Amino acid sequence: MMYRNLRIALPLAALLAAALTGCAPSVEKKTTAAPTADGAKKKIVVGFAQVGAESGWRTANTQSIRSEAEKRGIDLRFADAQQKQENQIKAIRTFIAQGVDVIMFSPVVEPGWEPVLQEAKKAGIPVILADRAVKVSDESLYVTFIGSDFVEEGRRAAEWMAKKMNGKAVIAELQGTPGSAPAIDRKRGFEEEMKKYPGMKIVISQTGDFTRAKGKEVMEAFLKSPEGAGINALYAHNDDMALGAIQAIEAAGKKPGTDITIVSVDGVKGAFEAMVVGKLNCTVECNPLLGPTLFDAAEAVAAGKTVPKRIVTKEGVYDQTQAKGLIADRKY
Ligand code: GYE
Repeated sequence: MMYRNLRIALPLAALLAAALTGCAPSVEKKTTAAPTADGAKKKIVVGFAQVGAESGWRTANTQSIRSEAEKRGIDLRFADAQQKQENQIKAIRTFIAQGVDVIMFSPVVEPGWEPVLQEAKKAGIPVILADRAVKVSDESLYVTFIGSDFVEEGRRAAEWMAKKMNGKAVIAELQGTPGSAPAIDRKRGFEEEMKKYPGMKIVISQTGDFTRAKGKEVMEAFLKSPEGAGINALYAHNDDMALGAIQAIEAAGKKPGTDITIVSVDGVKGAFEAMVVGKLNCTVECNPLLGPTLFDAAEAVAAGKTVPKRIVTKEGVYDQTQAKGLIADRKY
């Protein structure tokens, strides 16, 4: 198994193809995608346990996975776990029982996967982590982790805010799902970068579970809290929560994007729309279009090849000055 980091830019598929190597896989498989007697390639079966449909990002991610599977003629078994780990574990057990060729999943939280991943390993089914990481003591329980560097996203958000606000900000933070890799890492990266600026402080912080409805609800509570009057910046771990918070800020009679500088993560179209009208200040991109890269890896693994242990998506940072020019070309 190779352990190396690889930064990939779009088009992801082409670059990943170049990165895949032809060595033996670390996990034995139950079935292979070897050509059949008549020379036709065997249709691989992939089980995917998705987090849910909590955000615009997730919708685009699901769409990318479904359309890419269809394009390649992959038999995709798709399960929506409605943001519950127990549902994801159930789905993975079903995939194991069905003897799929590859299991992919986007773990809702980091801990708690060891037993089910051991079961997959025993069954000889390779596992690919899509978008979010797991916390396991044995890294051989998954073949590769394909997704963004969330710590870096947090750093970029803080860096942009520091520049915009000259290193002085009274910040409210809307965190993602507790225990999830993006919530943990985006907080860590932001706080790490913020240390360079003693004038920047997070005065209030709570989860909004990556949804618009919770983002709005929690921001309402923030504004009514004793810290509320002093808040002049908001860091939201995703765009959906920021968009919900914008509604709460307006309802409280303040101007989002002006009275409160808002930075969020994802770069979905709704964020660009909000930037164009001046209500959101900056979005740090997190690319959900992972379908091509994921299935390049799945096909390679099913064909007995080794893939890099970590594949990182390359992403940008966008603010109001760029929003108008870029919005028409946003793919999600
Ligand atoms: O940022 C958020 C979604 O795991 C990167 O999950 C993903 C995050 C994304 O709900 O919008």
